[in-house]
Amino acid sequence: MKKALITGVTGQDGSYLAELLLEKGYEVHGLIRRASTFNTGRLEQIYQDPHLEGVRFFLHYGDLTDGSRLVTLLQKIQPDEVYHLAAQSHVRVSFDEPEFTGDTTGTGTTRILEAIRMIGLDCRFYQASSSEMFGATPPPQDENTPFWPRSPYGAAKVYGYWMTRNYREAYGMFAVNGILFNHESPRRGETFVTRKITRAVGRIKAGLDTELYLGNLDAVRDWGYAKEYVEAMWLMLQADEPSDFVVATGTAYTVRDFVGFAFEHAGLDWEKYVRFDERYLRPSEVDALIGDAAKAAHELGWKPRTLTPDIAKIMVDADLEIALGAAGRLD
Ligand code: NAP
Ligand code: F7E
Repeated sequence: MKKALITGVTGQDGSYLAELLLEKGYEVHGLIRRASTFNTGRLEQIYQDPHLEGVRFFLHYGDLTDGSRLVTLLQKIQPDEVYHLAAQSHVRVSFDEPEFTGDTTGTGTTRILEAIRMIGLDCRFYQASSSEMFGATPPPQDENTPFWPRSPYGAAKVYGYWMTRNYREAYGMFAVNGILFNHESPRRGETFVTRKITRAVGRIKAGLDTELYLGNLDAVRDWGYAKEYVEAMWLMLQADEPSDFVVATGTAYTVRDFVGFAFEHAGLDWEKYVRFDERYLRPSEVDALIGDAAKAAHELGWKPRTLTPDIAKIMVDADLEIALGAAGRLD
């Protein structure tokens, strides 16, 4: 049975990837941070009591800032595949906490790569690289587009990208970068713009809220569906040779467009509810990210199936159900 370790298993992508790998028959291990409250909400549907027989899903405490723990964990688990998804992943927050973001999102990648090298582990390694690395370079962006990061988060991801390539070239490791464009789902963190919007739509429709404060509505993004993007991660580690891939839909919408899709799906006129708050602006913005995923289509056979307008509907439906439940209005 193949064994996989997922860092960031409690996050949006980690939870979908754990489900996918369990479906494929893997033994799945996840790294979680100790917190004073439960942080495993996205894993409830796959959590297995470790006392039961035949369990294939295990959680282990650890932190990206603790290199020796990464060594002992990898030594103990001996995974065939490592999916490194953990990061301080919020771009706006990275301006407030640049040093912490560098330590986790950037140096965290080096700590895992170095742990794998130190113990001589023979495994395949996936690095969660990001379209934020392209930053100010105009679209369309593909694997050959120069990086121009516009945030401490983007800069930290560029460092992680190059460390991954360095370990591949210097030590012959099967280490790859998935350069994923924005991907969303009902499990998206509540402070990323799509989820913030769909959560507000649900709450306004349910009578719990009356307004939604946003920043820059003109930013253009290529929003795909997270559930499909984790399939691309897995495909990259099954390839004959290690290589880096862009994963995107190739479509482009503004934040304003997404607001329109979400409110319209709930039968609401967005202009009555959306207000501007400058606190949601960034010191430097990434104006437009639109990916060209032709390489992933040709070499991995990966193609997106769900596009932004439908993602907005899926997310509004899920958030409306939550809001109606909170308002005590579910049948
Ligand atoms: P997410 O929901 O924010 O999840 C981040 C995960 O990292 C969580 O499990 C979090 O744990 C964990 N984490 C954060 N700091 C940690 C630390 N110091 N030690 C251990 N674990 C830590 O992110 P996501 O949307 O699933 O994205 C997954 C990865 O892909 C991230 O690296 C992100 O930067 C990258 N990425 C995301 C997108 C996107 O559009 N979603 C696009 C490109 C790249 P807690 O649950 O305890 O906070
Ligand atoms: O912002 C604008 C904001 O925070 C999208 C991360 O997963 O994708 C994500 O980074 C756009 C930006 O995502 C609000 O200025 C307007 O232009 O949802 P976001 P992001 O910054 O694109 C990349 C690929 C990653 O790798 C990251 O980990 O929306 N925007 N008003 C707003 N954004 C937020 N968060 N909140 C607002 O109120």
